[in-house]
Amino acid sequence: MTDYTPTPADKFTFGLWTVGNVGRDPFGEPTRQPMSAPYIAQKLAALGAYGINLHDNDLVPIGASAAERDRLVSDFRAALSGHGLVVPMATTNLFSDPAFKDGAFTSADARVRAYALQKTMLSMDLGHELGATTYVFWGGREGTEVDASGKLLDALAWFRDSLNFLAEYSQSQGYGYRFALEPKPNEPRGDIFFPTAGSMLGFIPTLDQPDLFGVNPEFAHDTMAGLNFAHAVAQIIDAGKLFHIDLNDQKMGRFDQDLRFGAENIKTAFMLVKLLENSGYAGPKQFDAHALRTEDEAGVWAFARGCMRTYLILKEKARQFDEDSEIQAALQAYRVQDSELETLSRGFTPEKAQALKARSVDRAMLGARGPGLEQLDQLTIELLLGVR
Ligand code: GLT
Ligand code: MN
Ligand code: MN
Repeated sequence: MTDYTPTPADKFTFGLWTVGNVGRDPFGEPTRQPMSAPYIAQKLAALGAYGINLHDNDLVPIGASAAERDRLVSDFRAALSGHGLVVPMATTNLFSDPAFKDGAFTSADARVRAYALQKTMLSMDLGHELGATTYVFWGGREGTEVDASGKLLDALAWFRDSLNFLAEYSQSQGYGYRFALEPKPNEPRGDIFFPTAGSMLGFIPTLDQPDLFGVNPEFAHDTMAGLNFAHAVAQIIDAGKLFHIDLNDQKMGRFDQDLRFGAENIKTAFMLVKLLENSGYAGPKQFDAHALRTEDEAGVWAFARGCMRTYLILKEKARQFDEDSEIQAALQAYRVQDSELETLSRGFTPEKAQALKARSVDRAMLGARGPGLEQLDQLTIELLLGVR
């Protein structure tokens, strides 16, 4: 690889809402004009993207007539096929409309919960029509500011009932969706239910059909909470639940920034790319981020190009890391192997337990050993800074 230009084989995707973000924030009006979905498809294809994901209302405004819906969908489909793009993932906007101000599937109002189901089924129909096979649930409004509302346990049960219902709907329609649950700790709610990847991994086995459900982790969401995103993704991979991924960046402890991938935490971004590439993750890599509010349209495409380019540069760095003899020697020295002790320590038998209990251990020697992590980390930094 020489010029870090993406191709569809890299499987980079963007949400319609990402490059389509018009720069509104809680304090200011939009700074950019909206762009049509077919135009976005044309531009992303020219940059080498693989596909586009969407919420129902990114394409079809809420309350649109059936005729308007059909026109928008057919124009978008024509653009997708004309530019060789796919729609791997679809999702529902269950957060913008005031009806969802106190939750969708976890609203205390049964009428809102029923509307959320109705809206999601219609959105699943739309996603299927566009070819999506992954369906994301990000519960932006599923949370509370007032825990005196007393619904902490009910909310979990309502959410579970809804997901069970929708999984059966997908099957009854023959859609074959796999569902990816996206955690976030807060914003727009004071506290969002299921704040971390671990919350989702704990919840999934309580569903009727757990095999259909996985996780859609987002870099910024763990980072907001001061967590290490690469660690979260490793645990999701270990559980066999990495169904989709949202890449972006974020300063810890700030508002939800959705920065360009690699803009801020370059070392964690590197470790993440290395983890994804070495794990054999073959799904799409979605950039769920947006250009800074300061930018015009040219800045939007610079943002999109930058996300993909940085991923590919880090992928190349990961390859260099694996081939760097000094780094590999440091790694080898770090891992102390002892086949006799490893055999004793794995696969319990009463004899092994007895033998281990009888071993004398040189604690002082273990405590005195320097594992060489300073040197390993410096080599990594020098690789990332381009001097290796
Ligand atoms: C919204 C949110 C994202 C979610 C999207 C899917 S919408 O932009 O900030 O993290 O992934 O609903
Ligand atoms: Mn996201
Ligand atoms: Mn986000």
